[in-house]
Amino acid sequence: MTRAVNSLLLHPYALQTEQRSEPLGIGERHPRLSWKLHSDRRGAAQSAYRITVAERAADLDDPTRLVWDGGRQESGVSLLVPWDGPTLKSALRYHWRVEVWDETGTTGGTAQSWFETGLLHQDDWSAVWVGRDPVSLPHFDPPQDDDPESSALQSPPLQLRRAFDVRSQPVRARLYATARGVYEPHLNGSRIGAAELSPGWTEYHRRLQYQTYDVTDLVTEGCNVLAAIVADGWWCGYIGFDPRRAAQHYGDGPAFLAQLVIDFADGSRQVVATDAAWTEQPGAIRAADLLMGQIVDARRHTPGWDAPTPGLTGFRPVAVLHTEHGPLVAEPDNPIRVTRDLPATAVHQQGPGRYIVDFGQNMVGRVQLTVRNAEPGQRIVLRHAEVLNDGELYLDNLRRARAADVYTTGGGDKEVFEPQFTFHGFRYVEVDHYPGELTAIDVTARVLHSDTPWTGHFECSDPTVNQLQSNIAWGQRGNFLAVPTDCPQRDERLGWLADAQIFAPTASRNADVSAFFARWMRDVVDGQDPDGAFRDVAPIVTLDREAAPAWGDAGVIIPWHLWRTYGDLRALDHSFEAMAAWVEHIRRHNPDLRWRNRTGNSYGDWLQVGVNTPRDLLATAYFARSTQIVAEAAEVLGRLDASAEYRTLHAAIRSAFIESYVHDDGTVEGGTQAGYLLALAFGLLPQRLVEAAIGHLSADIEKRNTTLTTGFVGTALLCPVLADHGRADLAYALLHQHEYPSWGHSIRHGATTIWERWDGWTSHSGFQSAAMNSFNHYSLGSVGDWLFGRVAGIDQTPGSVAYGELLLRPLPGGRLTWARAEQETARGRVACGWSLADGVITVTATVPPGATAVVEIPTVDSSSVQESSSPAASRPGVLGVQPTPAGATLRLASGHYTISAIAPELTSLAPQ
Ligand code: RAM
Repeated sequence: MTRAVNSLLLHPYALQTEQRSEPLGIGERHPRLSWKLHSDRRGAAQSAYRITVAERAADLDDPTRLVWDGGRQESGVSLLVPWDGPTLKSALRYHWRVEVWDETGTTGGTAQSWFETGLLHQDDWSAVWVGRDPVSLPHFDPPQDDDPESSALQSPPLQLRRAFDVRSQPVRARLYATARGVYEPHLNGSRIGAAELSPGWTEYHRRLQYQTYDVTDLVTEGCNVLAAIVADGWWCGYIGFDPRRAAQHYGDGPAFLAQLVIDFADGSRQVVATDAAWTEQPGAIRAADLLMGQIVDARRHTPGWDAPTPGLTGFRPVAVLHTEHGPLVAEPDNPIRVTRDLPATAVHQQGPGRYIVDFGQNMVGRVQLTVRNAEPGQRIVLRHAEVLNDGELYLDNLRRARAADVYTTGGGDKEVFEPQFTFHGFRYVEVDHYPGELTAIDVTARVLHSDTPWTGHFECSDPTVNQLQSNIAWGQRGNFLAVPTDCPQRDERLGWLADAQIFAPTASRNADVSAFFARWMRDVVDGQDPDGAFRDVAPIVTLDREAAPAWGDAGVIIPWHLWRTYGDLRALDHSFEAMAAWVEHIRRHNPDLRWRNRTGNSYGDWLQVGVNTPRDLLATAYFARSTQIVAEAAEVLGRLDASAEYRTLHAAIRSAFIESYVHDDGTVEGGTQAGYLLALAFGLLPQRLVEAAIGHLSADIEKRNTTLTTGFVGTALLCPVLADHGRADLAYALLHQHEYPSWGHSIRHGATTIWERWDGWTSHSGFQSAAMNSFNHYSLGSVGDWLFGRVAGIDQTPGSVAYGELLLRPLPGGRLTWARAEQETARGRVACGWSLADGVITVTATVPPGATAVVEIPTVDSSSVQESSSPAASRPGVLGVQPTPAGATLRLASGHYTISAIAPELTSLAPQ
C-alpha cells in the first residue's frame, strides 16, 4: 500500500482493473475500475472522483492526449466503476489515474495504475495449434505395479522451438500463448514469466484461457528462439478418480498455440506464431502427469534447446493439429505461482540412500532437490505423503495417484531437480537412491497455488485456535489450485460444489477470491443442463448427473456471496438466470415443495458422525435457502416481479418444511444437530419454537460431552447458530474441544491442515479407510468465517454490500483473553479486536472511508463505555450510543477507534 504524506487526507490506493492489480492481457472491452480508500481522519468519505486514461503514463498530465477523461463525478462509489470511455483496442496498455475529493469537497490524493488489453478479436490470432503427430496415447488403466516409470506414463511432453530473426531492438514485445495441456514458455534460454501449470483448468469444451507475457527485455536484435515444453496436464493426463486418462474427456495429446508480437520504434510490427515452421523433439522430461508425477532423465537434456544454438540436431517438424482456435479467452484471474518455499525441518535416514524429509507443514506443490557430484544414470525416486505410519510414508490414502517423481542424474558438480508439470499434497517426501548424504539444504518444498492476494489475518490468545486458523489457511492455499478442489493429493482433486460453497465465506476472509470464484462460476454455470440442474463438480468429470442438495446450491450461493462480499453486481446479473433455473428445476420435480426427487447422489450432511440427518430435510432446507437468495438477488437486480414470485415460493417451501419436519415441541425430524442448525440458520422455524429448538440442539451437544456430530453441511452452521442464539458458551466449548470429534482432536494429533473427516485418525481405530481419507480438505474448516466474524468480530449488516456498513461484534468467551482480525476489503482496511484485562474490555476498530460501523460492545454497564478515554457519545466520529440488554451499541463513521467498558460477565464451558 502506498501511503501519502498527509494521512489525514483521503487517499485512493490498491487500484484494480476487473478485480486485479495491473493485469496484463485482459479480455474485457469495458473493464470496471476500483480503488480502496484510506484516511486517518474520522468521518472521511469520498464525495467525488475523476478518472483519466491515457496510452502513456506521461500523457495523464496532458489533457489534449487523454484517451478518456471521465470528468468529476459527484459520487462516493469506488468499487467496480463501469468503463464509460471509448472502446478499447487490442494489445494496448492503458494508464489510468483516479483523483478523489472528500466529504467536505477538499481535494484528496490521486493514484495511478495500468492495465493492458489482450487479443480482443478472434482474428487477432494468426497462430495455429501445433503438436506431435500421430499422437498415440496409451488408453489403459493406470499401472498397479510399484514402478513409477512403467510404460503407461511414457508419453514425453512436447519440447518445441522456433528460431527467427529480429532486425532491431523492439520497443515492446508480448507473448500470447496457451496449451492443450500445461506449458512453460521460454525465450532465448530463459523461462518466461512465473506462472505455473498454465493455462489452468477450465471447462475446456467451452473455454480455454490464454496468457499474456511481457517479453520486451528478452527479445534481442538478431537471432532469437521461442520455445516451450507442453505436458499432458488436465487436458490429456489423469484427472479425478476416473481410471481413464483425461484424453477421454478432452483431447488425445498436448498441443501449443502461441503468438509473439514484436513492436518497433518506427511503428512496424513482427509476429512470430506457432505454425508448420516449428520443430519438436522430446527432452529430459520423459513423462509428466498431475496425479502420477514427473519422470526426468537428465542424460537426455539437450543443452541450448531453447536458445539460438548452432548445430542442434534431432528436432523434427511439428504437425499442425488444428487451424481453428477454439474458445479462447483471456485469463481473468491470477495464475498459479510458487508463493513460498519451506525448508526441511528434519531429515531422517531410513536406510542406505533412503531418507524421509519432514517439511513441518502439510502443503501442496513440489520438491526441489539438489544432487552433488553424482555419476550419470543414478535413478532417484521421490515419493510424497501427508502423514507417516510407523515412521514410514502413509501412501494408501493417495489411491491411484502415484505422486512419485523420478530423476535420473546427468552427472556433474551440482544438479537441481524440480518437476514443473505435476503437483503433490504432502508434508513428507521420501528420497530414495540418493547418491551421497542428503542434508536439509539440499531439499526445499515449493508451495504452489492460484495466487489469490492474501488479505486476512486472525489471531487470538489461544495457540490451538491460532493453529486451527493456520490449518484453515493452509487448506485454502493447497486447494485453490486452478479450481477450488476438495483435496490435493489423491486421484480426485475435483471442483466439488458443496465444498466450495461451504468454504467460500471463510476463503474470502483470508484472501481476495473475487476473480478466482467469478471465473470458476462460469464453469459451474456451463455445467448446468437444459433442465436447470448444476453438476456436483465443475469442470465436469465423470459425475455427469444432476447435483445433490447443498452441492448444486453452490450455483446460487456463491454468486450471492460474491455480491455481498465484493459488490460484484455483474457476476450476480450474469448468474441470475442460472440461479433461477436451478430453483425451477427443483420446483418442477418436487411439486409438493419437499425436495425428494432429483436429488442426484444426495450426500446428505456428508461425513457426519454416527447420526443420520434426514436427507429430504436437508434438501428442503437448501431448496428454501436457494429460493430466498434468488428472491433477494432479483430485488437487487431490479427484477421486482421475479423477486415477489420467489418470496412467495420461499414462504410456501418454509411452510412445507415446518409441516413435514418441525414438531410442536420444537424438535426437528431426525433430532440431529445438523437438522436443528439448518432449520435455525435458514429461518425455517416458527418464532415461537426457536428457543425450544436451541434447547434441543444444546442438549444434544451437551449429552455427547460437548461434541459435535455434524458433517460438511452442518459444521459451517454450528458455532454461528449457537453464538447467535445465546449459546456462545457452547460454541466456544466446541471450539476448544480436543476430544474426538473436534478440530482440537486433529490438532492434538499433529494436523497442520484440515482433515476430510473427523476420524481421519483416532487413537481407538487408527487410520480411517484409505478409500477416502484426505488430510487436506478445507470443508470442515468453514468455522474460519466465524473466527473472523464473531470471535474477532468483523461482519457486515444484512443489507450491507462489500463491507459498506460494518457490524463489529466482538464475542469474548471460552478461554480467550483477546482476539483480533483484519481484512483488506474491497473498500479498504477493516480491523476489529478485543482484549480483557483488569475487569475492562477494550475494543479496537478500523472503519474504512465511506463506510460506517455498528459496534456491539458487550458490557455489564452501558454507561461505562468510553472512546479514547472520554465518554463515547462526545467523541468525533461516534454517531450514536445506544444501551442494549447485552451492553451498548455504537454507530461509528470511518476511522480508528479504541473503545473501553466494564467487562461483560462470562461463563466458560471450555475444557482446560
Ligand atoms: C468426496 C469429495 C468431496 C465431497 C464428495 C461428496 O469424494 O472429497 O469432498 O464433496 O465426496
